[in-house]
Amino acid sequence: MKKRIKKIYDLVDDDLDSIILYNSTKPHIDLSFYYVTGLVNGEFEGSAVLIYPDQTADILTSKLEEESAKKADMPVTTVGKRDERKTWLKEKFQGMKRIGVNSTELTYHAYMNIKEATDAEIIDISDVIIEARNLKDEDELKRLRKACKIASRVAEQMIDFIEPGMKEYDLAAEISYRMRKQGGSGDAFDIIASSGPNSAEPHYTAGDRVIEKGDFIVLDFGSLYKRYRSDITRTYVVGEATKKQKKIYETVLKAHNEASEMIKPGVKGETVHNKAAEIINSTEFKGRFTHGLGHSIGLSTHDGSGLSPSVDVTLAPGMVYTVEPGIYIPGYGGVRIEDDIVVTEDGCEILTDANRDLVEL
Ligand SMILES: [Mn+2]
Repeated sequence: MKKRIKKIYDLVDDDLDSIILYNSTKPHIDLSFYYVTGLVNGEFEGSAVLIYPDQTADILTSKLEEESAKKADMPVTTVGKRDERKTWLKEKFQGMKRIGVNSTELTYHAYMNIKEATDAEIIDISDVIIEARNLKDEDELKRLRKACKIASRVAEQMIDFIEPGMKEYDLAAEISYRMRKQGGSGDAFDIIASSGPNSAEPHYTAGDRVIEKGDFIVLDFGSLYKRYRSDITRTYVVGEATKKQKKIYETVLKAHNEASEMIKPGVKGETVHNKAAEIINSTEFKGRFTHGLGHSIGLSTHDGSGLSPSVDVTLAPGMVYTVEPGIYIPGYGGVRIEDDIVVTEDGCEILTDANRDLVEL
């Protein structure tokens, strides 16, 4: 993964001797460890990778992960005891003056281990890591495409599965099972299967509410594939949709379509968000779109960047964002339509291709 190491160093302003990406115990794993090693299998708790300006690297791991680590085509050192880890760090850091760390994913414990092993200046380069990871390369896009394909097919299959009388968790279980059956390695995040009034809660998960005729059903889920994640949301109506339900759905779909059409290199992320917000706020549902339009996605579901007034980013080829406008009416219900979109040289391409017209189940 020399190319990715080069990409990181090209973005660093400081003159660094090395950068360390250091995992603690799950869930405190720095996914950037996988960005630079490309490793698909293994847990790598307590492991670290040191990367150098000449694009070489060293991996430190345990005996348990040795075989998995070797697939990275980088030198691997395995240690058993804690002391051996400290010795390795001390040796590697010898003579170094400036060492970069990814502060947003580094536990205080791991930071102290680094401090004990060196007198070098520790420099936070977390902004650079986000920037590098935000521009996906071909191999990353291949994995994302597959993760999106898995989720899209399941979104379509769920149309024939959902019936009144089922519970929300029946839907969540089915989604998870079907993604696995298509080659996904797990859920990208906790599946949201909300029904009726629960659909007004954007980050609801799934409970034991029984699905009834007239409900909105919001399914928000994604698949993991070779460590990369997709994120799709589709909303359905059980039975015939009322006028109000149709109006909400059509407003969200219009916001989704017109915002997506704006995505191309050179456009500010904020501008895309504002387009969707304007459309929703010009209707009777003003103020009911309560979150940012989207987030960057890749090794993690929220990869660090976003389409929102709070993030300053100019779109460039290789960036992948979700576009997910929604309208939420407390006590009544909500609609969200979400796709994953890659910025191309002259526009964009929607990676999650499931039907997004209103479906009455
Ligand atoms: Mn999302």
